[in-house]
Amino acid sequence: MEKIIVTGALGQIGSELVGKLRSMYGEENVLATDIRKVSEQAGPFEILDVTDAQRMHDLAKDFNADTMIHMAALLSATAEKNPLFAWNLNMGGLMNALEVSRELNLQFFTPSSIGAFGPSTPKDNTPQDTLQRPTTMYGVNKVAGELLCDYYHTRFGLDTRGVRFPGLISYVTPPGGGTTDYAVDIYYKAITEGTYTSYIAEGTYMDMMYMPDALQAIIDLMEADGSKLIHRNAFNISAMSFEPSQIAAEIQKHIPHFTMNYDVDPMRQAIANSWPNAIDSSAAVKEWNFNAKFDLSSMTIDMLDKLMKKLNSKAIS
Ligand code: AKB
Repeated sequence: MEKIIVTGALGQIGSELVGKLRSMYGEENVLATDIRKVSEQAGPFEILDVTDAQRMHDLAKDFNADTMIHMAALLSATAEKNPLFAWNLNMGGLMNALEVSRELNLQFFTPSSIGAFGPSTPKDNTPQDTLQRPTTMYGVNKVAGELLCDYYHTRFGLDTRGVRFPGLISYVTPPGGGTTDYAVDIYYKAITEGTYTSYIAEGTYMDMMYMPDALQAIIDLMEADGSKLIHRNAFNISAMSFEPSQIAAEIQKHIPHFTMNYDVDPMRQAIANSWPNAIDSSAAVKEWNFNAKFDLSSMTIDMLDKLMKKLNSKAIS
């Protein structure tokens, strides 16, 4: 990776990934793009609607990009509210990004998700290669995306790579429209209100990961020796699996007065029920040394510390 174009650069992952890439590869070598602009944007930035193939091509070409990191997409809960829009954005954007990468011979990364699994997938220790019959539009998009990335690799020799991200937790940019968002919201509410109402029911396990591990995973996979990659696209990766009362108990170790109750949202609960409890990341470990540093305990300490500073709150007891 020397000249990198990132789509969806202002999204949950993109806004942190761009900073990390710039610190490693040089500010002028990472072109951030998004459909909107924020006023304080630093470094190279261009407005890009990923459904506009010509503009995507022109931007990548003019930038002399050798790598495309395609992040622009709707998450699971938002996609379920507007499935047709999700199809057009998630699949249209991905097809354009793959085509531009084929035309310009760019190394390519796009994320899949634990949402690519469905109710008939084995729920525990979910294998890398297994049944994938998701019941959400997001999941349908992710499975189709995994297959398209494999196709562009075998058919055109494109260097496509990807991971199945679990829920990602970060203190920098809030997530927008995912099923796993509760695991971020809970930290904000614990600090600002001392209480949280979970829209996910007690006992619902989902895979999760702290953002620094997710960013490192993208870079490690992109820098890995391609000849050692058997799966290439959509490696299972997870750092932890927990259910709402476990994250609440972890927060209570630092904020003893914190309380949690439940008001389950049927739509997001149904999505969560269709996903695995805990996936098996061993193919990623074996093929490119995937390694997550944060578990629930160390993530909670770091999240609360960083959020306290960000929200200008008193130090935790
Ligand atoms: C979501 O909840 O939609 C995402 C994901 C797991 O892909 N965080």
